[in-house]
Amino acid sequence: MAPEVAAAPSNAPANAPQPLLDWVSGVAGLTQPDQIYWCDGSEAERDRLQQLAVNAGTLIKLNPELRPNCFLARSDPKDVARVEASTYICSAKEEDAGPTNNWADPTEMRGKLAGVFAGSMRGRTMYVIPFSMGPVDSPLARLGIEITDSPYVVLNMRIMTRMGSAALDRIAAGYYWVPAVHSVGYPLIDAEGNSRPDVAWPCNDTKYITHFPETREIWSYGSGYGGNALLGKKCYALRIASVIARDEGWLAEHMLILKITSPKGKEFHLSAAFPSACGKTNLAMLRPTIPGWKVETVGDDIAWMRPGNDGRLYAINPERGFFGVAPGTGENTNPTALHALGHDVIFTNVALTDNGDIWWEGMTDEAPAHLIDWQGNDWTPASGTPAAHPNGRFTVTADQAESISPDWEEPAGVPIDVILFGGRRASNVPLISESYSWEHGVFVGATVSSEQTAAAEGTVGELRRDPFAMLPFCGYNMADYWAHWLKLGEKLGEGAPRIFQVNWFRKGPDGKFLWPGFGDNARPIEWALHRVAGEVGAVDAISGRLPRSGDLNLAGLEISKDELEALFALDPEAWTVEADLTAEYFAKFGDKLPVELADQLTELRERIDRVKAANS
Ligand code: O2Y
Ligand code: MN
Repeated sequence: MAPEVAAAPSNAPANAPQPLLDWVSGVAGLTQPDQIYWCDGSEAERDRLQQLAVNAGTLIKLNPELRPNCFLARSDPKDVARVEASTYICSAKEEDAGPTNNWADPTEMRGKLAGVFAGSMRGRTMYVIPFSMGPVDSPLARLGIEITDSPYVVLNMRIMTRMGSAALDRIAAGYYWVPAVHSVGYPLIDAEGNSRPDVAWPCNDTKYITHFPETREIWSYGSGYGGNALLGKKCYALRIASVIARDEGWLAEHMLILKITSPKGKEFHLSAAFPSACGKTNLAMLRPTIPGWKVETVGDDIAWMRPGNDGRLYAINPERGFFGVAPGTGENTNPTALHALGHDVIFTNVALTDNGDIWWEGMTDEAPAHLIDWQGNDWTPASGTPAAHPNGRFTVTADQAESISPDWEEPAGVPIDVILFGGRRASNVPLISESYSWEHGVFVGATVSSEQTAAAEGTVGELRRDPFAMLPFCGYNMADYWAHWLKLGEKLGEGAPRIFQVNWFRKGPDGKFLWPGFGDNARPIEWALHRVAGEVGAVDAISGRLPRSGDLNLAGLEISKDELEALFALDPEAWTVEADLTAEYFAKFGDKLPVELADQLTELRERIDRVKAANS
């Protein structure tokens, strides 16, 4: 007979509804924590948890004179990033997860989870985190409860979401919420009652990041890091929300959101999807090099977009903070992000300086003479290893960025005029190109790809498809997701945003980037906005509509005529190969491929053939 486990003491708020209380006790019965703590989101609670994490060795307090209320966490070296291989979509039918997701049978997975979660919180406190994705009063916001045994997760969730009593009040008022359970998988007491000491970063070699789309549940085991553990972010706001959005007629997207004001004071909003390592955070905090334009940040990673009553598409940023990559963030690349990090930041896996500050590669041109690296070892520039982990992070509230838009928390969202799709392509894809139609835009989004840059990612130079930058984040069959986009476009009709493709990474024959990037990315965006305003024409081409000669603002930029030509060159032979690869890729989706996308491929081939005929 199993030993009887006494109910863990709990500070459950008086207004917590019975179904929520029942669910929490069920999870506690399974995981057997010492106590249950319901988070209220207050500063006093944050201060207590910070101190607790410092005492446990999970957080190191940084020099308060240099970085007030800032902390450094060093993770286990085996727990440094999202783990795609251990991320599962557990839909009832395998075909509903589709060929781009890891599918697991939900009954089998529930069995495995019951095994690993049993007693996983013994000796620990179980935290109950009510949270809202989106401003609490927004009709586009959605609620959740994350249960976790990690104070580090609580502190990060407090920055990344609207966490605490206000969210619980909505749940108490009867609003729908998503249950999300997280355990680091490092109980301090075993089934026989033997204790072991805690470690600074508890985790488990076995990891499961699981999503149940039909019941809209998240269960995450074994990792304390980022997207694996802060369940409001990728697990909820993308994988589960994409399913909810499909069912309710909206979009949950891996997109940044910008507000852009022209020199004449006209306001535009843009959302943009980029695969990782394409400078998304830098674009979210763009400082335009062209005079008179103002760019403000609404969101840096995720957009929830819904058709409004006026037929336009309205977007909110469901997050409250940035979980940004630290290495590479410097005065030259992203001064706005750097300046946002002066206080109230949690840094993870970056280096510690001798005076209690932080450092990472790219923060300054010259590295300090001595550091403690992300693994806690002495480091000098001669060490030959990175001082910060390449996926080292900062967690900071969005309103600490000087670029934050005054309407970033607008409950109704902001109306989107332009959608950008970007990838990292050394060849073929021009600097900017406008889609011929919504269907063409969906085709462009569906075929986004980046060339592999590291052997670890596959064969260098090979294309890695990342449709809509949602490859790791779409909670259902990707082909059904494309069909959903097509349907939404039909609904939006004339009110739909215009879709553009950009590529900052094209290289010349010498292997060097042709485009300077960063603040100069405002130039092609300016052209897109002139297109939306009906102020400039365009040239029809293979990939879409291109700027006419002279329409792209190059004032003050040193770029030769040859370089400019190379940025927009479209070789019909190379595009035939591109179309053949797309056909191969689409074949993976079988009958589910929307006919509109097959038609778009035919139209692409026709455009290629027309150019070939004209050249012959
Ligand atoms: O490695 C992680 O856990 C973080 S991944 C991440 C974090 C912030 C924004 N985007 C991403 C991503 O992988 O797209
Ligand atoms: Mn992301």
